[in-house]
Amino acid sequence: MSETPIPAELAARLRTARRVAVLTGAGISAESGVPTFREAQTGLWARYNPEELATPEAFRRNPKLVWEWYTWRQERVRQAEPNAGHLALVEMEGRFAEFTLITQNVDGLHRRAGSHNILELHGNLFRAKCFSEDRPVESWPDGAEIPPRCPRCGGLLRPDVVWFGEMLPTSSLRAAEHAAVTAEIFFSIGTSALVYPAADLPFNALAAGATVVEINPQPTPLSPHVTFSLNGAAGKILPALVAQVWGDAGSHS
Ligand code: BJW
Repeated sequence: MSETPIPAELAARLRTARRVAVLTGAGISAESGVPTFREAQTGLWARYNPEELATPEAFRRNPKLVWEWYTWRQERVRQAEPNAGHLALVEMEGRFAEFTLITQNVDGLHRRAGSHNILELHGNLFRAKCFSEDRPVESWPDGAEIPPRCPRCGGLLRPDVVWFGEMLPTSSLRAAEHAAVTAEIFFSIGTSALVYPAADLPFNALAAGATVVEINPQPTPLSPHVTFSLNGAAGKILPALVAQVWGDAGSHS
Protein backbone atom coordinates (compact mmCIF):
# COMPACT_ATOMS: atom_id res chain seq x y z
CA MET A 1 0.00 0.00 0.00
CA SER A 2 1.51 3.35 -1.00
CA GLU A 3 1.71 6.27 1.44
CA THR A 4 0.11 8.59 -1.11
CA PRO A 5 -3.35 7.56 -2.22
CA ILE A 6 -3.84 8.07 -5.94
CA PRO A 7 -7.53 8.37 -6.89
CA ALA A 8 -8.70 5.13 -8.52
CA GLU A 9 -10.42 7.16 -11.26
CA LEU A 10 -7.13 8.87 -12.17
CA ALA A 11 -5.32 5.50 -12.23
CA ALA A 12 -8.01 4.13 -14.56
CA ARG A 13 -7.73 7.12 -16.93
CA LEU A 14 -3.93 6.76 -17.00
CA ARG A 15 -4.15 3.07 -17.94
CA THR A 16 -6.05 3.88 -21.14
CA ALA A 17 -4.61 7.29 -22.07
CA ARG A 18 -2.51 7.63 -25.24
CA ARG A 19 -1.49 11.29 -25.12
CA VAL A 20 -0.05 12.82 -21.94
CA ALA A 21 1.68 16.15 -21.36
CA VAL A 22 3.52 17.26 -18.24
CA LEU A 23 4.53 20.77 -17.19
CA THR A 24 7.22 20.94 -14.51
CA GLY A 25 8.60 23.77 -12.43
CA ALA A 26 11.28 24.28 -9.82
CA GLY A 27 9.47 22.11 -7.25
CA ILE A 28 10.35 18.89 -9.10
CA SER A 29 14.04 19.62 -8.48
CA ALA A 30 13.58 20.71 -4.84
CA GLU A 31 14.18 17.18 -3.55
CA SER A 32 17.47 17.14 -5.50
CA GLY A 33 18.59 20.08 -3.37
CA VAL A 34 18.09 22.75 -6.05
CA PRO A 35 16.34 25.75 -4.46
CA THR A 36 13.00 26.69 -6.00
CA PHE A 37 12.80 30.06 -7.71
CA ARG A 38 10.58 31.82 -5.20
CA GLU A 39 11.90 30.34 -1.94
CA ALA A 40 14.24 32.57 0.06
CA GLN A 41 17.83 32.18 -1.08
CA THR A 42 20.56 31.27 1.34
CA GLY A 43 24.21 32.16 1.91
CA LEU A 44 25.86 34.70 -0.35
CA TRP A 45 22.72 35.36 -2.34
CA ALA A 46 20.26 35.72 0.57
CA ARG A 47 19.88 39.47 0.10
CA TYR A 48 18.96 39.27 -3.59
CA ASN A 49 15.50 38.66 -5.01
CA PRO A 50 15.64 36.23 -7.97
CA GLU A 51 12.78 38.07 -9.71
CA GLU A 52 15.01 41.16 -9.76
CA LEU A 53 18.07 39.32 -11.07
CA ALA A 54 16.33 37.42 -13.89
CA THR A 55 15.81 40.45 -16.13
CA PRO A 56 17.68 42.10 -19.02
CA GLU A 57 17.61 45.35 -17.01
CA ALA A 58 19.47 43.71 -14.11
CA PHE A 59 22.08 42.40 -16.55
CA ARG A 60 22.53 45.83 -18.14
CA ARG A 61 22.89 47.39 -14.70
CA ASN A 62 25.29 44.83 -13.25
CA PRO A 63 26.34 42.07 -15.69
CA LYS A 64 29.01 40.73 -13.32
CA LEU A 65 26.52 40.22 -10.48
CA VAL A 66 24.02 38.42 -12.71
CA TRP A 67 26.68 36.23 -14.40
CA GLU A 68 28.07 35.24 -10.96
CA TRP A 69 24.57 34.33 -9.72
CA TYR A 70 24.17 31.92 -12.63
CA THR A 71 27.68 30.50 -12.09
CA TRP A 72 26.74 29.81 -8.46
CA ARG A 73 23.50 28.12 -9.55
CA GLN A 74 25.42 26.01 -12.12
CA GLU A 75 27.64 24.76 -9.29
CA ARG A 76 24.63 23.80 -7.17
CA VAL A 77 23.04 21.92 -10.06
CA ARG A 78 26.32 20.11 -10.90
CA GLN A 79 26.34 18.78 -7.34
CA ALA A 80 22.69 17.64 -7.59
CA GLU A 81 21.32 14.34 -8.89
CA PRO A 82 17.91 13.66 -10.45
CA ASN A 83 15.45 12.48 -7.78
CA ALA A 84 12.65 9.90 -7.65
CA GLY A 85 10.21 12.39 -9.24
CA HIS A 86 12.43 12.92 -12.31
CA LEU A 87 12.91 9.14 -12.60
CA ALA A 88 9.18 8.40 -12.38
CA LEU A 89 8.64 10.76 -15.34
CA VAL A 90 11.22 8.77 -17.33
CA GLU A 91 9.21 5.63 -16.55
CA MET A 92 5.98 7.37 -17.60
CA GLU A 93 7.44 8.44 -20.95
CA GLY A 94 7.66 4.78 -21.96
CA ARG A 95 4.02 4.11 -21.09
CA PHE A 96 2.18 6.37 -23.55
CA ALA A 97 2.04 6.66 -27.34
CA GLU A 98 2.75 10.40 -26.99
CA PHE A 99 4.41 11.95 -23.96
CA THR A 100 5.65 15.54 -23.90
CA LEU A 101 7.63 16.86 -20.96
CA ILE A 102 7.41 20.64 -20.90
CA THR A 103 9.72 22.20 -18.34
CA GLN A 104 10.24 25.70 -17.06
CA ASN A 105 13.42 24.53 -15.37
CA VAL A 106 16.84 25.52 -16.65
CA ASP A 107 18.73 22.87 -14.66
CA GLY A 108 18.83 20.05 -17.24
CA LEU A 109 17.92 17.42 -14.61
CA HIS A 110 15.14 15.85 -16.72
CA ARG A 111 17.65 15.05 -19.48
CA ARG A 112 20.18 13.78 -16.96
CA ALA A 113 17.45 11.52 -15.51
CA GLY A 114 16.84 10.01 -18.98
CA SER A 115 13.73 11.76 -20.30
CA HIS A 116 13.78 12.30 -24.08
CA ASN A 117 10.88 14.37 -25.41
CA ILE A 118 11.62 17.55 -23.44
CA LEU A 119 10.67 21.14 -24.26
CA GLU A 120 12.76 23.63 -22.29
CA LEU A 121 10.60 26.76 -22.24
CA HIS A 122 12.98 28.97 -20.25
CA GLY A 123 16.32 27.89 -21.71
CA ASN A 124 19.25 26.16 -20.04
CA LEU A 125 21.67 27.28 -17.36
CA PHE A 126 24.59 25.54 -19.04
CA ARG A 127 24.37 27.38 -22.36
CA ALA A 128 25.47 30.93 -23.13
CA LYS A 129 24.58 33.44 -25.80
CA CYS A 130 25.74 36.86 -26.90
CA PHE A 131 23.77 39.66 -25.24
CA SER A 132 24.27 41.95 -28.27
CA GLU A 133 23.67 39.50 -31.12
CA ASP A 134 21.30 37.08 -29.30
CA ARG A 135 23.16 34.13 -30.87
CA PRO A 136 24.34 30.97 -29.07
CA VAL A 137 28.04 30.85 -28.19
CA GLU A 138 29.59 27.40 -27.66
CA SER A 139 33.00 28.38 -26.31
CA TRP A 140 35.07 31.41 -25.50
CA PRO A 141 38.68 32.04 -24.50
CA ASP A 142 39.48 31.81 -20.79
CA GLY A 143 40.11 35.24 -19.41
CA ALA A 144 39.82 37.33 -16.31
CA GLU A 145 36.77 39.25 -17.48
CA ILE A 146 33.35 38.47 -15.97
CA PRO A 147 31.13 38.01 -17.90
CA PRO A 148 33.34 36.73 -20.71
CA ARG A 149 33.07 38.32 -24.15
CA CYS A 150 31.61 37.00 -27.38
CA PRO A 151 34.44 35.69 -29.60
CA ARG A 152 32.62 37.05 -32.71
CA CYS A 153 31.63 40.58 -31.76
CA GLY A 154 33.22 41.30 -28.38
CA GLY A 155 29.80 41.83 -26.74
CA LEU A 156 29.04 40.47 -23.29
CA LEU A 157 27.97 36.85 -22.90
CA ARG A 158 24.86 36.03 -20.89
CA PRO A 159 23.19 32.75 -19.86
CA ASP A 160 20.88 31.32 -22.54
CA VAL A 161 17.77 31.53 -20.35
CA VAL A 162 14.52 33.47 -20.76
CA TRP A 163 14.28 36.52 -18.53
CA PHE A 164 11.13 38.49 -17.68
CA GLY A 165 9.95 40.56 -20.64
CA GLU A 166 11.71 38.27 -23.14
CA MET A 167 10.05 35.98 -25.67
CA LEU A 168 10.09 32.23 -25.10
CA PRO A 169 11.66 30.12 -27.89
CA THR A 170 8.88 30.12 -30.46
CA SER A 171 9.11 26.53 -31.66
CA SER A 172 9.18 25.10 -28.10
CA LEU A 173 6.25 27.26 -27.02
CA ARG A 174 4.20 26.26 -30.09
CA ALA A 175 5.00 22.57 -29.47
CA ALA A 176 4.04 22.95 -25.79
CA GLU A 177 0.73 24.58 -26.70
CA HIS A 178 0.03 21.79 -29.18
CA ALA A 179 0.84 19.11 -26.58
CA ALA A 180 -1.44 20.85 -24.03
CA VAL A 181 -4.48 21.03 -26.28
CA THR A 182 -4.10 17.49 -27.64
CA ALA A 183 -3.34 15.76 -24.32
CA GLU A 184 -5.94 13.55 -22.70
CA ILE A 185 -4.18 14.00 -19.37
CA PHE A 186 -2.09 17.05 -18.41
CA PHE A 187 0.06 17.22 -15.27
CA SER A 188 1.23 20.46 -13.62
CA ILE A 189 4.01 19.50 -11.22
CA GLY A 190 6.05 21.65 -8.82
CA THR A 191 5.19 25.02 -10.28
CA SER A 192 3.65 28.03 -8.57
CA ALA A 193 1.65 28.60 -11.80
CA LEU A 194 2.44 32.31 -11.64
CA VAL A 195 4.62 32.85 -14.69
CA TYR A 196 3.14 33.27 -18.16
CA PRO A 197 2.86 32.02 -20.82
CA ALA A 198 3.70 28.65 -19.16
CA ALA A 199 0.89 29.20 -16.62
CA ASP A 200 -1.65 29.27 -19.47
CA LEU A 201 -0.84 25.71 -20.56
CA PRO A 202 -2.94 23.80 -17.98
CA PHE A 203 -5.85 26.16 -18.69
CA ASN A 204 -5.45 25.49 -22.43
CA ALA A 205 -5.55 21.76 -21.64
CA LEU A 206 -8.66 22.16 -19.46
CA ALA A 207 -10.43 24.19 -22.15
CA ALA A 208 -9.67 21.41 -24.66
CA GLY A 209 -11.27 18.82 -22.35
CA ALA A 210 -8.21 17.23 -20.72
CA THR A 211 -8.05 15.76 -17.26
CA VAL A 212 -5.68 18.13 -15.40
CA VAL A 213 -3.69 16.89 -12.41
CA GLU A 214 -1.67 19.13 -10.10
CA ILE A 215 1.10 17.80 -7.84
CA ASN A 216 2.27 20.36 -5.30
CA PRO A 217 2.51 20.55 -1.48
CA GLN A 218 1.03 24.08 -1.63
CA PRO A 219 -2.09 25.43 -3.32
CA THR A 220 -1.57 27.59 -6.41
CA PRO A 221 -3.86 29.79 -8.53
CA LEU A 222 -4.42 26.69 -10.70
CA SER A 223 -5.58 24.45 -7.81
CA PRO A 224 -9.29 25.39 -7.76
CA HIS A 225 -9.58 24.49 -11.45
CA VAL A 226 -7.90 21.09 -11.69
CA THR A 227 -9.57 17.70 -12.00
CA PHE A 228 -7.28 16.06 -9.42
CA SER A 229 -5.11 17.84 -6.86
CA LEU A 230 -2.38 15.62 -5.37
CA ASN A 231 -1.11 17.43 -2.34
CA GLY A 232 2.51 16.57 -1.56
CA ALA A 233 6.07 16.23 -2.80
CA ALA A 234 6.60 15.13 -6.41
CA GLY A 235 9.39 12.75 -5.34
CA LYS A 236 6.86 10.80 -3.25
CA ILE A 237 3.67 11.13 -5.30
CA LEU A 238 5.03 10.34 -8.78
CA PRO A 239 6.68 7.00 -7.82
CA ALA A 240 3.50 6.08 -5.90
CA LEU A 241 1.43 6.90 -8.97
CA VAL A 242 3.64 4.77 -11.26
CA ALA A 243 3.52 1.87 -8.80
CA GLN A 244 -0.25 2.07 -8.42
CA VAL A 245 -1.01 2.41 -12.14
CA TRP A 246 1.47 -0.07 -13.59
CA GLY A 247 2.43 -2.16 -10.58
CA ASP A 248 5.95 -3.53 -10.33
CA ALA A 249 6.11 -4.65 -13.94
CA GLY A 250 9.36 -2.73 -14.42
CA SER A 251 10.34 -0.44 -17.27
CA HIS A 252 8.20 -0.54 -20.39
CA SER A 253 10.51 1.30 -22.82
C1 BJW B 1 7.10 21.31 -4.83
C2 BJW B 1 8.02 20.69 -4.07
C3 BJW B 1 8.10 19.31 -4.21
C4 BJW B 1 8.21 22.73 -3.61
N1 BJW B 1 7.29 18.69 -5.05
N2 BJW B 1 6.27 20.78 -5.68
C5 BJW B 1 0.13 37.56 -18.32
C6 BJW B 1 -0.28 38.07 -17.10
C7 BJW B 1 0.65 38.70 -16.27
C8 BJW B 1 1.98 38.84 -16.61
C9 BJW B 1 2.38 38.34 -17.83
C10 BJW B 1 1.46 37.72 -18.65
N3 BJW B 1 2.12 37.31 -19.77
C11 BJW B 1 3.44 37.65 -19.65
C12 BJW B 1 3.61 38.28 -18.47
C13 BJW B 1 4.91 38.81 -17.93
C14 BJW B 1 5.80 37.77 -17.33
C15 BJW B 1 5.05 37.10 -16.18
O1 BJW B 1 4.57 35.98 -16.26
N4 BJW B 1 4.99 37.76 -15.04
C16 BJW B 1 4.31 37.21 -13.85
C17 BJW B 1 5.34 36.90 -12.75
C18 BJW B 1 3.26 38.16 -13.39
N5 BJW B 1 6.25 36.78 -18.32
C19 BJW B 1 7.27 37.02 -19.12
O2 BJW B 1 7.87 38.09 -19.10
C20 BJW B 1 7.64 35.95 -20.11
N6 BJW B 1 7.81 36.48 -21.41
C21 BJW B 1 6.78 36.88 -22.17
O3 BJW B 1 5.63 36.76 -21.77
O4 BJW B 1 7.15 37.38 -23.39
C22 BJW B 1 6.16 38.03 -24.17
C23 BJW B 1 6.19 39.47 -23.76
C24 BJW B 1 7.36 40.16 -23.94
C25 BJW B 1 7.39 41.51 -23.59
C26 BJW B 1 6.27 42.11 -23.04
C27 BJW B 1 5.11 41.37 -22.83
C28 BJW B 1 5.06 40.04 -23.22
C29 BJW B 1 9.01 35.36 -19.75
C30 BJW B 1 8.98 34.60 -18.47
C31 BJW B 1 10.39 34.08 -18.19
C32 BJW B 1 10.49 33.47 -16.80
N7 BJW B 1 11.85 33.25 -16.51
C33 BJW B 1 12.21 32.68 -15.22
C34 BJW B 1 13.75 32.79 -15.07
C35 BJW B 1 14.45 31.75 -15.95
C36 BJW B 1 15.92 31.75 -15.74
C37 BJW B 1 16.30 31.43 -14.32
O5 BJW B 1 15.96 30.34 -13.79
O6 BJW B 1 16.99 32.25 -13.72
O7 BJW B 1 11.78 31.32 -15.14
S1 BJW B 1 11.35 33.43 -13.83
C38 BJW B 1 11.18 31.96 -12.90
O8 BJW B 1 9.78 31.61 -12.75
C39 BJW B 1 11.82 30.85 -13.76
C40 BJW B 1 10.86 29.72 -13.54
O9 BJW B 1 10.97 28.79 -14.60
C41 BJW B 1 9.52 30.42 -13.49
C42 BJW B 1 8.45 29.62 -12.83
O10 BJW B 1 8.76 29.35 -11.49
P1 BJW B 1 8.38 27.94 -10.89
O11 BJW B 1 9.10 26.88 -11.60
O12 BJW B 1 6.91 27.83 -10.82
O13 BJW B 1 9.05 28.02 -9.43
P2 BJW B 1 8.49 28.67 -8.08
O14 BJW B 1 9.64 28.82 -7.18
O15 BJW B 1 7.66 29.84 -8.33
O16 BJW B 1 7.48 27.56 -7.51
C43 BJW B 1 7.93 26.29 -7.04
C44 BJW B 1 6.69 25.47 -6.70
O17 BJW B 1 7.14 24.17 -6.33
C45 BJW B 1 5.89 26.01 -5.50
O18 BJW B 1 4.51 26.03 -5.86
C46 BJW B 1 6.15 24.99 -4.40
O19 BJW B 1 5.03 24.81 -3.53
C47 BJW B 1 6.39 23.75 -5.21
N8 BJW B 1 7.20 22.73 -4.55
N9 BJW B 1 8.70 21.70 -3.31
C48 BJW B 1 6.38 19.45 -5.76
N10 BJW B 1 8.99 18.62 -3.45
